[in-house]
Amino acid sequence: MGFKQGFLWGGATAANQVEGGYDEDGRGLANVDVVPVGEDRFSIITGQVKHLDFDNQHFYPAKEAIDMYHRYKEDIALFAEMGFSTYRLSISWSRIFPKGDEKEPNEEGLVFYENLFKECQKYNIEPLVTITHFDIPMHLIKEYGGWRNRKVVDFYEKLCRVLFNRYKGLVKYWLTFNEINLLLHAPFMGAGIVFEKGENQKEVKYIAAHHELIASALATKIAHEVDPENQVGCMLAGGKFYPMTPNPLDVFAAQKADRENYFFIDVQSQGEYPPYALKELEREGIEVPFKKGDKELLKDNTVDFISFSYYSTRVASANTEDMDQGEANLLSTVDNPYLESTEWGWQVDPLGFRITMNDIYDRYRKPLFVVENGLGAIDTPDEDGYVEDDYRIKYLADHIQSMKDAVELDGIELLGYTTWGPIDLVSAGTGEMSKRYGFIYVDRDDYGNGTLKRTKKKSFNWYKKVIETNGEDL
Ligand code: BGP
Repeated sequence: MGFKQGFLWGGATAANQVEGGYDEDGRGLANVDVVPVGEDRFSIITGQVKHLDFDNQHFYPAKEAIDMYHRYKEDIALFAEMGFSTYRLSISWSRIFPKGDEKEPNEEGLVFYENLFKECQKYNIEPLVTITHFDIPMHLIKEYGGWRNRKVVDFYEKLCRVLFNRYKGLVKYWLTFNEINLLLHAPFMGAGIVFEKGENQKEVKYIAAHHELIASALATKIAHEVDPENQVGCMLAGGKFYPMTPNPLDVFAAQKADRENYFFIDVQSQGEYPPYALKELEREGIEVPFKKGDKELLKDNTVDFISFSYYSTRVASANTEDMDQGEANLLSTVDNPYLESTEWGWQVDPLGFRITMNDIYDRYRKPLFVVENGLGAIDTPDEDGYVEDDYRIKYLADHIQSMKDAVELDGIELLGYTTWGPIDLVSAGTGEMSKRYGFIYVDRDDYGNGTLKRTKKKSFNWYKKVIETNGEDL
């Protein structure tokens, strides 16, 4: 019993949070390069920034990140030592097409990922590639307005064709958009959207959403055409909403919040807009920019599997004033008094993981893939850089147990599990290094100091043992 033979174990990262080398080998600038740490951060992420100063860039600290661009061999060797059978990473679009709308791709960018995939192959590590992880070339934002413009679908399609052809035989598992549902909460990160004064923001978001959904279906189609072995998944920022009380008004609020999250996956998995979304958009006078052929494209190209991230459940109240975003949280929630919280106020709920998995599986009946889960914490290394992260081990053991229950007791089909940030990386929410997730400590602080030396934490050997025993020994 337990996890099936061949279950994929590993970890997940995103290009801009690990690579660095932001201007090397022809890479262009991207949205992720201009999100500063500090006060303006949230307003930029949510697209509310009044004027983005394109010529006077504020650089995201991921400018150098953990320098994986130059150290990927060392890092992949460490992942292999833990026994990874998969490694989830993302492509930096502007390495491949520095501006996004060029005719020809940048060979040096392609070579970087090719070498990286070959390195994975050396250790029998199956890459799981996110095509865009909160990432779009800056030029496409400046000149086209990001995903609000249908032309961006063509540029994305071109990117996909290049990737699928070039990496045929090296990569089989693809994800089209990271946490696609966060577009509604973080439109600059999710879709390169900067709102103009007075525009209907919800309309802009749903137009961009339609374009990403079309792009995702096109990617699925092309991936299957180029290589029938390709498996394409969608990616949801998961986390079930609980009602704050049994009051039907709260229950309804929770259902509404869940639907808002599932909207994207409903389309990607079932191939059509769900009736509740069509009705709501119609009521609000928002027209979805369907073009001829879109409906068929969506219907004929649904995803092969559903991937999702899970950090926490959330709580919904009919009274929206009860709900709060807290620090660096994109989705509003009410504090759940039955749960403990991390230093960043993310509530810890291993059973909620099983509840969320059941919810997704009941809804779609497609294989699931957990592609992010982990604990962001402040680690204090000793003089040798060693961290005794028993708190992380506990968090992960509890969650893996819950995932096992979902497989063993509920019968969920699960392809694999990748923890978020197997090596310390830059946080997407805070833009800082001090929120750490890794099994591997990286000597780097929030101000860019440190040697970047890698040191195994206590959890390194623990996860190694988990993988060795296929999840039996937690
Ligand atoms: C997800 C993102 C990741 C990642 C993670 C942890 O939303 O897909 O990029 O960073 O959350 O969030 P944070 O970095 O804010 O702790």
